[in-house]
Amino acid sequence: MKNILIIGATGQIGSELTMKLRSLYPNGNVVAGYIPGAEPKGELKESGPSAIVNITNPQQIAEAVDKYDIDTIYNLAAVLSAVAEAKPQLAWNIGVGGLYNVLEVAREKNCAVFTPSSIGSFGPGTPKVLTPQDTIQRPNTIYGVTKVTGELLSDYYAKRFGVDTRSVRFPGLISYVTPPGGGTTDYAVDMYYSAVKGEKFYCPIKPGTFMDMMYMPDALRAAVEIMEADPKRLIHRNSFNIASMSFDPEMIFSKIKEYVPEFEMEYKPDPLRQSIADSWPDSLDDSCARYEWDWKPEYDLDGMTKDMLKNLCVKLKPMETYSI
Ligand code: AKB
Repeated sequence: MKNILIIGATGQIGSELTMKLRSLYPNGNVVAGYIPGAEPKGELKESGPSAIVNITNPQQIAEAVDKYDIDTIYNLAAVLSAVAEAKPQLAWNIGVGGLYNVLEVAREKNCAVFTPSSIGSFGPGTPKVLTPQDTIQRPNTIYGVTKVTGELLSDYYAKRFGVDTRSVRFPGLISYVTPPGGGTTDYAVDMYYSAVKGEKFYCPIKPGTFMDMMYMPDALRAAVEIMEADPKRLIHRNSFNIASMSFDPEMIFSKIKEYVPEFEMEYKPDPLRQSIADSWPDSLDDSCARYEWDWKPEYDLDGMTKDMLKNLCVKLKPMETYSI
């Protein structure tokens, strides 16, 4: 039986992963770690235990692990790519200093650790199309630097100390539940919100800029499945390429227009986000994940768009009726 601590449980991934894990394991065994000011609310708060766990405070991590007899830590604390460029020191302290704290507690107390990496761990020198699992990783963003460091540090702790570290390189994640903040791929989420609110969308990313994206249910399943994978089959650990769809702003706009014909978009490129996007791959090759732990996505652009629009309509305009 797993006793799980989620660090960053009220963030974009954490808020949904906590509920997913509580649907798979007894609720009392899944502890939502949060920082003051980002307390769990509603179902997240009511459905299981929570604890203040600031990733920069190793003692707080150790106390939560002891108190709840934790054997698995999901480390979801992160500063996303665009915000990280504005606050590089913070990005390093959380992404690398925080991970180091988690790994040290895991080493001492024998916990498995999941820490997401990202398509941001690649850089301009990486092969852009169907980026291989093992390839050049020379990112030119602080976000990417923290992600590559995190991958290396996690592999080091696995090899040197036997800590069961595993991870995936997440594409841009799309969800209607908790909005992301400060990422480069967030434009895709924002586009759905604008379409449902009946607003014109000003796209910060230029047409022709392709990036891998994934619908949150697939991402959550990946996070659970990699931690449950048979270790004997794992050739890689930190981190696996995973993929489900790659699109540019034109493709997602056209798809949304199929369901919301009156939706309008204008390009207003943001130089920072555009330069980050230009340094990332167009698409990843996820064959190692498919081979080593049977990874398989369920959603494509059409399936995701229908589900996003339907759920955002319910969330943002609960009194109206819809045909999607
Ligand atoms: C970001 O855009 O920063 C993230 C990511 C791809 O890691 N969504």
